[in-house]
Amino acid sequence: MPSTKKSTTENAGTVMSTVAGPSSGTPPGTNGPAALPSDLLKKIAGTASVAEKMPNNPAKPGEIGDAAYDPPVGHQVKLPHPAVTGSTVSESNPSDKVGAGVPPLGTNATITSLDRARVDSSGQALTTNQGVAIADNQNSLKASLRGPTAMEDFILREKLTHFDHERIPERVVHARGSAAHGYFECYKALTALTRAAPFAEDGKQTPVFVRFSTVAGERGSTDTARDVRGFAVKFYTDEGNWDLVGNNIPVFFIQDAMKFPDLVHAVKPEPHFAMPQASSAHDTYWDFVSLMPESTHMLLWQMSDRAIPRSYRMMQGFGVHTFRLVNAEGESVFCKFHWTPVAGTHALAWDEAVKISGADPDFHRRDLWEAIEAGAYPEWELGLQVFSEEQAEAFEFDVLDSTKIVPEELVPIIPVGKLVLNRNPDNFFAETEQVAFCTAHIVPGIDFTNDPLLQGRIHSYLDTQISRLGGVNFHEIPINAPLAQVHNNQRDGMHRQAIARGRVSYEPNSLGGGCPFQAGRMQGFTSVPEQVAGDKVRGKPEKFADHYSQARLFWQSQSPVEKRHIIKAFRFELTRVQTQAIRERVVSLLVNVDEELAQGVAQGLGFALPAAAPNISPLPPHTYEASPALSMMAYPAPDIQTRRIAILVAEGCDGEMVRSLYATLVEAGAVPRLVGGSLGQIADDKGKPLHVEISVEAGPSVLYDAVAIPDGADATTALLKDGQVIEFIKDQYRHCKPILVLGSAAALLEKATIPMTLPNGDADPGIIGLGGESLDSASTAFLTAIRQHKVLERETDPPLV
Ligand code: HDE
Repeated sequence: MPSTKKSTTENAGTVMSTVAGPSSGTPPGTNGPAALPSDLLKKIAGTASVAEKMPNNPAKPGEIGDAAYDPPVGHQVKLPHPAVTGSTVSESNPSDKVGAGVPPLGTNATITSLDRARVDSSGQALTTNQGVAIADNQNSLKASLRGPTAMEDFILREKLTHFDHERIPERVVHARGSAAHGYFECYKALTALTRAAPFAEDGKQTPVFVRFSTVAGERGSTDTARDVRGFAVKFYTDEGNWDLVGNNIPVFFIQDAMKFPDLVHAVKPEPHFAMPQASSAHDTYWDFVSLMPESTHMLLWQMSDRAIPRSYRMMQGFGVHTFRLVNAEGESVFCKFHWTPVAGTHALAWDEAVKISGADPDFHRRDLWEAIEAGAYPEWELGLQVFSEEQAEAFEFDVLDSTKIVPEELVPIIPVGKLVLNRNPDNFFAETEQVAFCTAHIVPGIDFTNDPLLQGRIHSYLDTQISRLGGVNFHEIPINAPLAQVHNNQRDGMHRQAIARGRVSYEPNSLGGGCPFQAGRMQGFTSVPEQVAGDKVRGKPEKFADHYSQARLFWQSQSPVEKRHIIKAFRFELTRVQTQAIRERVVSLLVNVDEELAQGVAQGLGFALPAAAPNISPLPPHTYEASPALSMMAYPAPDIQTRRIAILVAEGCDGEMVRSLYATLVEAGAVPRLVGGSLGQIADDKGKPLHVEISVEAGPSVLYDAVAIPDGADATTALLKDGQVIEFIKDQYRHCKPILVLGSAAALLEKATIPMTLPNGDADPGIIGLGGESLDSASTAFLTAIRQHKVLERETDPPLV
């Protein structure tokens, strides 16, 4: 019914009231009596007019039948006045607390950069959480100096109460981790493949926060445990947050989310005595996986050097599941995500990893932090494997099975962009601990597939944040808030930050002019309308049952030294297992992969090769050609940036040599340290001072990538007397690291019983300087050896030294 404006006081009571009104539907117009607040008049009249413009819900036909494939943009009505969507007309009264009195039309003011939440206290006095200045932060309030503490000491009580509640539940898996900020830069627009925001334009940069983690250990556990590493990337895109929550290994242990709690219960410390910490080397883990033959492929990766990376910066990352890319026309392809580190892929030796756990359990955390502080920003290239559903149908494996890779020989990897981490967090708890990754966080242009593991994850991550971060508003914590505006009708819950303006918290509505309205197919997230048919059933497709062909592909693709390490890792883990039947069961799985592997493990455990575990696959095994990309050797280092080099010094060492070597290493981007018996000043051979940077005790051998021992007769005599120095050199040798010995320092190698040649009789390319070459040529050879990381040809089992 059209409204007719009135200029009388008739129905003025409706304007001044919050309940009921005249049935004429004609409230007083904006030209009402001056006695009425004009904003209130505009609010009432404006509300009536927008409601009138929506006599029914025009979106409803769009929900039915074929129309549902193309959801329209929600119906909106232009607002005649800002007061219509406001909660109160009194919002125009400003104050320092409520703000300028200007309605923030169409914005969510809680959404901006982290600047809104950063705090700096330079030059500021201490206050309580209520902003009250604290006069005395040393003493509680007592009734006389030796008397009881007063109940009214609100300052003490606030401080202790906050402290008592500082801890939040740790992540049930991936509790131990470290993170950094950075950006993703897309090389070329990928609009033909996907309309996802990070790939929308050539050179487009999207801010990211990336967290690396171990899986099994608790929050304070060691970084260098043998374990899968998490590689979780949160893209703050201009169309909302996209989380690519991956690992450094491209396959997983299980095929169905149903088994995840079982897997995690099996690998975590055993429940009766809470041991072992951050380790899979125990009965319950191997009991479970040996009864789950689909784990076999993953077990080979887990027992490989991938599970003891030298650095988070030196490992690959994988999205693991098959995802979909969707373009603006709604056409979709399958996709696998790969992160490849520019620094190459490098690993620790197991003995080294174990010793680092004692010397510096924060090894990876420190490494990431230090590299970023030093400006050596870690970098990865993002590569995509893109394939059609028809191609996938023809593969001998199922792309929905997370225990399988798509070999690069089948679908090449296309490089599409780079990830650069260039900023450490301000605060570990606020950012790294409170960041909430969630596989359900995807943006238009990316979509899920039916991988049953991924489907379960879509539920699990949202759910876990609710208990970990204390409620449903975890998305408002600054590190989790998107950069894209947030507007919806979700309300309330613990610790709500947003103060929503207006009375409309539902859709459809006419009282808010239809806002916020649905975005429609072109702008909003729209699932790919995939055909689904068949019985509702619990089970797996046949191709899921081939548990060994790809495990064999991985094994075949390893270099001899990598194969040796895999056998040794199985031997170590299964030796710590107490139950013989479990050991044999594991080896019975390996018999299906490769005889050399199974034989090597069985021999190391002191039993004869058992019969193969039953192969339940109804399909014949597939024979793959070896894939070089599956070996870590395929990703060498381009330089020696950030490598830590020890220069062992003592009184009387050749100062010129030390200074020159130090400068060469710094110039090459490495981090040299003068390592001595204890801190303090020592005199070089010319009596000039050198300042020791760290002692052998505080910075043992395993913390460096290489060692240099300069000439100097007196220094050599002193070092020869120090058992810790000899041990230092032995560990450098055992862990296959480059050793530069100059002049008289050669005597130390002899004392440490270091062989001068490789086990095969060739010269050891990692022992440099023995030929009396000039410092320049020795340094060049040293730098080359450091770049190659390790001289693995040196290795024997058991170690000679
Ligand atoms: Fe996770 N996983 N996961 N996961 N996951 C978690 O989420 C889960 C899986 C991964 O740095 C939890 O916030 C289920 C595969 C990473 O904060 C939890 C299943 C892959 C991180 C969870 C899987 C991952 C997590 C624990 C099987 C590699 C750390 C705390 C269906 C592609 C993210 C949390 C960070 C964390 C559940 C399997 C990687 C409980 C149910 C496969 C990197 O939600």
